[in-house]
Amino acid sequence: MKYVDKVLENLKKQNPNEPEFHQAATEILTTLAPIVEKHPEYEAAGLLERFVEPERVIMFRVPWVDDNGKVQVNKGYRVQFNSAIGPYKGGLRFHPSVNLSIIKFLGLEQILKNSLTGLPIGGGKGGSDFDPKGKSDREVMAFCQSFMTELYRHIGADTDVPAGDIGVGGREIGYLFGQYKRIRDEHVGVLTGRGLTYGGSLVRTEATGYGLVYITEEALKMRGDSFNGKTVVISGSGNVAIYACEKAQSLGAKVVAMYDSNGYIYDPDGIKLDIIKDIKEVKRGRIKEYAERVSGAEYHVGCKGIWSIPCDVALPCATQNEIDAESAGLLVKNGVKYVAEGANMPSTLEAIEVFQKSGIVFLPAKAANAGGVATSALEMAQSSGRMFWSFAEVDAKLKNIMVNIYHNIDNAAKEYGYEGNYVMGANIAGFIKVATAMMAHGIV
Ligand code: NDP
Ligand code: 2IT
Repeated sequence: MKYVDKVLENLKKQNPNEPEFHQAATEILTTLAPIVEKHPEYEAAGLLERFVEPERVIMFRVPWVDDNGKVQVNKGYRVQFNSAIGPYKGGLRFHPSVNLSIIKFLGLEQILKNSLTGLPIGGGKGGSDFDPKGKSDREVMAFCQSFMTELYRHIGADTDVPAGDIGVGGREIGYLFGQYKRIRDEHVGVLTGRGLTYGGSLVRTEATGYGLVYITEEALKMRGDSFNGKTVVISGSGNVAIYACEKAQSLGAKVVAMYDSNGYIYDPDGIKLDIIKDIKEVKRGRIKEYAERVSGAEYHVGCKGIWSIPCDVALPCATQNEIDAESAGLLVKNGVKYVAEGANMPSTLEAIEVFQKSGIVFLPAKAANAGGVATSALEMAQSSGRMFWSFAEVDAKLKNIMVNIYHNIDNAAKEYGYEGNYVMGANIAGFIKVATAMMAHGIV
């Protein structure tokens, strides 16, 4: 039995009931066979066994009091997965679906994503099953303060630097930072995605969505093409989706559909992003309101239908497993040419297979959405240096990072004989740096 298969089989046995973690590990490990075969010393050093086992898993109780005076208890998580190339780095997700399997899949992906940025950041992820939706600002603050009252002892600017993810945006980061500063009496870069008045970086809000479009733009450019005139479908309507839409539109694309977890809107004239921003960023409302405000736009209950809309470029930007094999098949049948993942693991393993067999350009999450964490690392650099860079400066660095990622994964895929297979390219290119650092550190 091959080394990678042995490790995967053992992982499934030792971590039962963690389907998302199994899925991410399968996607990664099955592509690493060529590189571990080239380096027999990896097996001798138990490198893959150590790579798939988090360095530390922290789970804790988060008690808080709601607006009715009732005590609520949520689960808190931080998985410090791998610190070989830098301090643990990765977001916090607040969503009722959060469990250990989801945090571990995100943490494992994060290791290779952070490596691909070329910056010195290790991999981690955390979160809670707390649902910020429908909560008052005071309830969100009470929750964040309680969450940080445990988390503060495990993190630090050179140890572990959390950020946002689903359900964690500027408001939550502000409350979390306020509590950290109060407990530790340190104003340091311990969280990224901070507000611009207290150590945040310009472009961090836009970074994941912009970065997604920059890497897709490079893939288009290498094929003599561009976003101009393309029809684009974007799932989600949160941070990543909104800024992917903004950048794609600025490059001349027509974005015709977006969704939230209740349903999708279709606007054949092109989405008016100022209205989406008003509904989602200002009012924290539902996307259904878009169809009530814009004539000619349609609202459909349920999410899956969005993938039946014909488009040239699909940018899934909501959550894991939002595209199954059937939806992937529909996209391909209706002429999609590029799929780039803004969300983490939005395509099932079967959907990826459909995309790859069809010959379309498929840019996997750990490469395509790395712009967010890359800009977080730029925020860390500014914090350490007591600097504040201009929008143009950070944006230029972000674009450069995304263009480099494209060429790195493209070259790695070619070098190992899998030209055009960016899943192989991203996993191999990301893994080499982490593996080299882990080997240098000895058995730790
Ligand atoms: P937000 O919370 O800002 O937005 C999430 C969006 O996805 C919302 O529109 C939400 O709808 C929708 N969504 C969430 N869960 C589901 C679901 N189960 N079914 C359908 N729709 C759903 O999060 P982000 O935009 O920050 O994150 C989106 C994705 O991008 C995630 O996969 C995240 O891990 C990934 N990502 C984020 C980065 C960042 O910097 N923020 C960086 C890299 C990746 P609703 O409002 O109805 O819940
Ligand atoms: O999935 C991700 O890369 C993020 N949610 C961003 C992490 C970060 O530290 O900026």
